[in-house]
Order: sequence, then structure tokens, then C-alpha cells
Amino acid sequence: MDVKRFVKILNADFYTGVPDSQLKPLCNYLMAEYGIDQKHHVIAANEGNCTALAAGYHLATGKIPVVYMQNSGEGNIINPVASLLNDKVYAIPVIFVVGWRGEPGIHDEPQHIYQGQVTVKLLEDMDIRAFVIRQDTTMEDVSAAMKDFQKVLSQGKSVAFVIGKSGLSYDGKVKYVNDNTMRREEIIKHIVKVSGEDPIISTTGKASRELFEIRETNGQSHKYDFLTVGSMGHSSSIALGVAINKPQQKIWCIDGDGAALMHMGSMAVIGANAPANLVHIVINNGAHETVGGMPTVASKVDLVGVAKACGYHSAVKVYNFADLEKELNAAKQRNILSFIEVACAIGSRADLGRPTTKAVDNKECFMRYLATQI
Ligand SMILES: Cc1ncc(C[n+]2csc(CCOP(=O)(O)OP(=O)(O)O)c2C)c(N)n1
Repeated sequence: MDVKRFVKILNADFYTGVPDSQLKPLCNYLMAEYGIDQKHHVIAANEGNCTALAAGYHLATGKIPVVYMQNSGEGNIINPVASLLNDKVYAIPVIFVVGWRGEPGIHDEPQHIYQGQVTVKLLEDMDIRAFVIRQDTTMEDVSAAMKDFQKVLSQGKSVAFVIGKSGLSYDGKVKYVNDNTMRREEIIKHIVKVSGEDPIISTTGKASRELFEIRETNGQSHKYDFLTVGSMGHSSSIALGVAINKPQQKIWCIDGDGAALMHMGSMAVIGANAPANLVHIVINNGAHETVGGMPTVASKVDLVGVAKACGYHSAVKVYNFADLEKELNAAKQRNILSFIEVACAIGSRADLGRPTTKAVDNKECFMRYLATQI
């Protein structure tokens, strides 16, 4: 259904969320209508973060907020839903809008399959009543569901609209740009060149897809790479776990700014442990490029300052390929925990593919390779 009709039915004046490709019509509509405006629309770091922010809005206004997210974010909302919103605690009503990746019967990537199977059940387990919007769902169906939901919301319980493939549409266009010149795929090519045979742990989204295709183009094995296809925000912690246990081996983490922000506490833990063999690279395009380009707050954050404050021994930001090459080589040579932020343009190849090998095969291949290192 047309997103403008959908938001009319929701009748809310505050939205907070983490963008999702399946919710692009809603995200683009909100960006066109409000941009980022703290009164009406805040893109937050993770979905739990959104839920708590929405709760604060309710406490201050008495009104009902909307939290939008991909179903991958359900794990991030469970704690604040169960121990903050739930009617056995504070009874704070929220309307969730959940993009349904991996819906049973619809082909999707491995990281979405199980999450897709349990999406509605998880909501029900959290005492959130759900209504599914599919391509053929009418405005009347949604209005009737909202009418039912009003009763539930008035009891201090939360509800969810689960959006299936093509469930929402938007006829407006929004373009996301920044002033940076380096493209992510080129940046990753440089990292691949300098890292040589060192293991790489790469983040969720197109960065991992690009890394996979670069290996294919180079005729190289995928054994060097652990692609964090799901579990957004956790690749740097995976890299920490590997680095601590392979102290003689240089380990590279390719992170995104959205992912780094999502679980930024990991930087404090990395800094405190300070593995000398870890290089943490954040490719910062100030955007959730993989799911459409909607902004993160990273263009307003001094990530190098954060890394330094967390205890990284070296932290720099680069804006061009000459400096990138220089810093990558320096990080390769020295033996201290290093952080490199790379200013990146928004965009990617239209014909970018997806990993063609199975996730479990990727893991086994990576583990066999790691086992040969000390
Ligand atoms: C918990 C969770 N929430 C949302 C998503 C959907 N998602 C996949 S990639 C992505 C954007 C990642 O942004 P960033 O790390 O900045 O990398 P970029 O796409 O810009 O390269 C999002 C929101 C997800 N996979 N997991």
C-alpha cells in the first residue's frame, strides 16, 4: 500500500528507527517529509536504542511513538520490550513497523532465513500483537487492524505491523550524497592488497559482498575472510576474539560507520584489551548505504577521538587513497592496536552480487586457514 496512506492510519508524530531495505518506502518518505528532525524523526544507533528513545517520547508527551526496523533488529529490542515497555513493568505502548526479510516461502540470504521463520512468533512471545501487510493488503484491512490495535495500545501494550516484500510503496525520490570521493569497493581493494594473506573480518552489508567479489576477481581464495553477513555491529568483537587467540597473526576488521555505532561499546572493550595485532578500519560514508543510504550520525562523531579515548594506540582518519595506502602499510608494519577511519562516498555498483558460497562453508574454510596460523 502507499506509504502516505499507511502513515495517515498510524496517525503518529514521532518516528525512530534503524533503516531497512524492505522499509525503504517508509524511510524515504520520512526523510522527504521530516529529514532528521528530533521532534519527528530520529535514526538511532540500534533498535533497542530506538525503543528506549520512543519510551522517553511517550513519557514526555503521553503520545504513541512508532519504531521502525528490519526484523534482524528484534534481538536488539527484546530487552527494552520485556523489561521497560511490558505492561507488567511500565506499560508503555509503541507501534513497531518491522520489515520482514526471510519470510518463509520467499527466497532470501542465509542470515535472514531463521530470523524470518521466527519473526512473528518472537513478537507474539514478547506480547506484541502483529498484523502482516503484504502487496495485496488493502487500506481497509490496515485501518481495521489499527482500530483493533487502538484497544491494545490503550492498555499500555505494544503492537506491530510486519511488512512483507513490496508491502509498502512510495512514489517520491530521495537522493543521499556526501562530499567524500573514495568509493567503498576501491577502499576495500586497497585493504585486500595491503593485508596480503592476513585474515579479515568484514561487516554486514555490501562491504562483505564487495570483499567477496574482489577475491573472485583476483582469483584468490575466500579462506582469508570471515563475512559477518548478519549480526550487524559485531564484526569488531568477532575480530577481537580472533586477535586475542592468534596473537602472532595480524587481524583486520573492515567495519561500517552504522555498524560501529550500533554496538559502539565494543570499541571500549577492544581498547581495554588492546590486542597489538588488530587493525580496526571503519569505512565512514555517514550512511546506511547497504539499505538505501539513509544517514547515520557518524558524520557528526569524532570516531578517531572515540578510538583514542577507548585506548587504541594509533587512530587516524584518511580522506584520499595516498593517505589510505600510507596508513594501511604503517598499520601492517607496526605491532600496536590501530584504528583507521576512511572517509567514503555514498554508493555502490548496481550489479554487485552476493556471496555464492554457503555461510557454513565460509566459516569452515576460514577456521581451517586460521588453524594454520599462530
Ligand atoms: C540489527 C540489524 N539492524 C538492521 C539491519 C539492516 N542493515 C543491514 S546493513 C545496514 C547498514 C549498515 O550501515 P554501515 O555499517 O554504515 O555500512 P554501509 O552499508 O554504509 O556500508 C543495515 C541497517 C541489520 N542487518 N541488522
